[in-house]
Amino acid sequence: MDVRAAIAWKAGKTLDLGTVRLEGPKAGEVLVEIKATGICHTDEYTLSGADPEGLFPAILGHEGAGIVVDIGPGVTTLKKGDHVIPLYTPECRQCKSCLSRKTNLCTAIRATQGKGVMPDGTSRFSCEGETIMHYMGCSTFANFTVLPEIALAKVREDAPFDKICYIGCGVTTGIGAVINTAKVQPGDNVVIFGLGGIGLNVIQGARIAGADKIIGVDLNNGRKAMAEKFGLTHFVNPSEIGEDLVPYLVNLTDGGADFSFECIGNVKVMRQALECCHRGWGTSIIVGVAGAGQEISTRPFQLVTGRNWRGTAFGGARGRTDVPKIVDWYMDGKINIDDLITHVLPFEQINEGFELMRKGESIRSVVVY
Ligand code: NAD
Ligand code: AHE
Ligand code: ZN
Repeated sequence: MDVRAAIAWKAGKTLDLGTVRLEGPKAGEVLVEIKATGICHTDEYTLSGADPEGLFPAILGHEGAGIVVDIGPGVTTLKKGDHVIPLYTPECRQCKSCLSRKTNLCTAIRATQGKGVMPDGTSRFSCEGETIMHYMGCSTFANFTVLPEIALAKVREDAPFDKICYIGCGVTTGIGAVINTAKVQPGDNVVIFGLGGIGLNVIQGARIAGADKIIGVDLNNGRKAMAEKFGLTHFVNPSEIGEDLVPYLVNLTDGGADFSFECIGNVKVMRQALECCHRGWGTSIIVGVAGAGQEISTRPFQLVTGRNWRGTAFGGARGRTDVPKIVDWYMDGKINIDDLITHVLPFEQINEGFELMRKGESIRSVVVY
């Protein structure tokens, strides 16, 4: 079939809106009509050329929601008409990682996903005979896409697509980093670096977990008001404090943070996030994704003296199990998504959505088809 898509032909170029061919679902696959998709900083990271796994031409986008319109042979858990959220971290429930119960990093299809193809090694997208690659196994910047059955969470049908698409990445990553990965406890002091689409959800998770001080660090003063609405107790702009950031934060947290979260993708900030943690037990969680060739560093003494460095992907969530529950939390009013979606754009304006993010004017832009 012909579908509308925003094609990333080359790194650093704006997306090209056009028509591409999409083949129907093969065995174990599902055709989904995407109704809405968020624009995450990771899409911009890959489009910029910084992603070592970035492939072009590709259809980016990994924060979507939509409806099943067809299923391939052997699909048993989904049917036409089901409402679904694509999962860039699938949940096969059979691989060593899924069975371990120690991680959400299902390995069933990770290798082909990273190569921009479906599990059988081929792409379903093409344009005038040229193969177009899938992205993060999702490619939500097309109004129809094909995904493996294990990479779709079935969700309730009364939940609005233009809100719950954000649960496909940002909401789950931020809240999950606090609840699943860090396991923040009531009374803990936390520091969040980067108060964008992910960091604000970390704040929301920290408030739910009962954190005491919730300190946010961002260069953009425009983030303060929204962050306070979500539970921030102290806003810190590193360019305005007039002293080094790490001792400032250690002092503010009476010896260091119990947990810190880096939600930027800046390796220098990752070091600050580790070093502002409390001696003996403080743990820093890396959420941000850093560009090709970049590395983290610190003095080993930081770890010898009890600080811990960890990371999280998709907030440690097991998508098919956890995403429907997070949709329920939203529908029950337990979490706030609406205020974080600062812009809703028609598909034709998807490039404006990227521009708003680059300029720091949006938290989340959602594109509707
Ligand atoms: P965003 O653009 O919405 O927010 C980034 C924020 O960081 C902005 O508010 C910006 O002002 C701030 N910032 C930038 N440089 C800074 C600095 N030096 N000091 C302080 N603040 C600074 O981005 P996002 O969508 O929230 O994504 C954040 C990061 O998380 C990205 O690296 C993204 O790729 C990554 N991410 C990771 C996962 C995961 O599963 N690990 C999931 C989603 C996103
Ligand atoms: N391709 C990059 C890695 C990108 C990355 O770390 N992605 C996160 C999700 S970001 C969502 O916005 C993730 O889930 N990582 C685990 C995985 O298996 O990719 C690179 O450096 O190669
Ligand atoms: Zn994302």
